[in-house]
Amino acid sequence: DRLKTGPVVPVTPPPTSPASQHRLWPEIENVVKSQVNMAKMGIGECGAGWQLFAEDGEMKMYRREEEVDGMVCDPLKAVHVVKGISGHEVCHYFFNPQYRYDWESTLEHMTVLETISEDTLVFLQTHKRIWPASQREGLFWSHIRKLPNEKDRDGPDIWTVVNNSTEYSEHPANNGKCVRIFLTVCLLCQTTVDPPKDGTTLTRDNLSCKITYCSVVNPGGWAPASVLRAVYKREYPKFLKRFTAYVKNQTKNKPIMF
Ligand code: 16C
Repeated sequence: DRLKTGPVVPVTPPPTSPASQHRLWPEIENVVKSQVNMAKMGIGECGAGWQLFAEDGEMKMYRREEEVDGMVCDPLKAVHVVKGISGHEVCHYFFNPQYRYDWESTLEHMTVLETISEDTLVFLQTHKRIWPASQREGLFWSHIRKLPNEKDRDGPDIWTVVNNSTEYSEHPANNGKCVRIFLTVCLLCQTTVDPPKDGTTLTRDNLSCKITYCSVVNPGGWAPASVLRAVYKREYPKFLKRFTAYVKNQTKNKPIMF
């Protein structure tokens, strides 16, 4: 009788994403989960020691002064609320390499070393040199993900991009003119919709996006602490203002991407 039932159908379901077979996948899963949990915490909840160092309208930037082996590695946590854009749009422009030169003003050169999957890329980037330090480069995986909205199940999804340094034997650190930096970055975006009272169609005026940006950059080699702190105090606010203005400008005449 068994012979009449035809071929045996495999019972193992296929993997959710081809990326799950990649050597970096367990690390990506762990880092994304822990970074998202930390980014979701308010400034008061994630321990003492956060100092406000920049503020402009809705944008607030906090840092904690920390050194590792004498190198400034101050963690940064920024929150911003921007009207007229969605979290998916913010993450789309932050993740996709085709837009990077448009908004990343510290960038000198960028290459995609590997496409692990549609949502996971590996980047090698060189950044502009800061006098008197050596030029810096970063090699990191970048992953974009949609997260369920646990507080409002019918509300828009939450979106995140996590960037984290990694190593490639084909590109060893510190064997050229650049010093390799180590970075962990998490961008977390929550969209709020305030629908029009009169039942008319939703427009960008009904949208706002709460952005949380967390970053830790280890300069990877000597750089004067005073120069480094002065540079990031100037560059982080410049980045968040320039990048969000770019997303507003790119999306203003496009349908909303939820
Ligand atoms: O997250 C951001 N961008 C992503 C996509 O590019 C990605 C990259 C992060 C790299 C962040 C560090 C780059 C610093 C290199 C040197 C800075 C040059 C400044 C030149 C000024 C003429 O996640 C947005 C990143 C926004 C970057 C703000 C700058 C932070 C400086 C931190 C200090 C770095 C140590 C440099 C040691 C000399």
